[in-house]
Formats: sequence, C-alpha cells, structure tokens
Amino acid sequence: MSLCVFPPHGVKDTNECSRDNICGSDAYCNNTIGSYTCTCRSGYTKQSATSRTCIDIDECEDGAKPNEGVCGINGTCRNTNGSFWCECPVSGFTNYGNERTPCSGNAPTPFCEK
Ligand SMILES: [Ca+2]
Repeated sequence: MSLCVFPPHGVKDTNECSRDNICGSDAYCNNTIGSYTCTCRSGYTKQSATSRTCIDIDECEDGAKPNEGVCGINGTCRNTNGSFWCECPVSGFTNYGNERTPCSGNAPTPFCEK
C-alpha cells in the first residue's frame, strides 16, 4: 500500500526549491507538497528549531574545554565558515597538515639514572 498526498483541489504545488537561494547557500532545499524544507550543509546548523536559516557551527566553541577536544591542548582552533582548522604553534607539535586533526607531539623522553 502506498501513501499518496494530494494538494487541495485546484491548487497546484509550487516547487519553492526552483527559486534561487530560497534556503540560502548553506542549506539544501527539499520540495514538499504545499511547502518545502531546508537541510543544513555539513558544518552548519539551524539558527533555531523553527528557522530555515542555517548558520556556521563554531567548532572552536564546542565543549567546556574547546581546544583540548578539537585541536589538542597544544593546538589553536581557528573557526571558518562551514569548517575549522587547527594551528599547531607550539614547537614540536604537528598534525602533519591534516588541518582538522589535533596537534600532537612526542612524549618527553624519560630521564633515567644509571
Ligand atoms: Ca565553523
């Protein structure tokens, strides 16, 4: 059995998604009968629960200790529109160019007396 939804008699559905940029450049548009929905692209979230507007997620502000979770304690998180990247300013720490990876370094060499 299939479920069919018809618009009221005499009313033709409008494809709102054919309008330029109805959801903005940060969301995908999905036409529905009588309406439409907007789904945020990766890296974006709804401005509010009822909003169709998508805004950038500030990954650097997520969590109680943002830098520790996102870029490591020796990394600096840099938010960008739709993404973020990790800067590794501390000597000896790197993410090997994988910009969304926390900065890591070699553990200190233990000093042992003979
Ligand atoms: Ca971002």
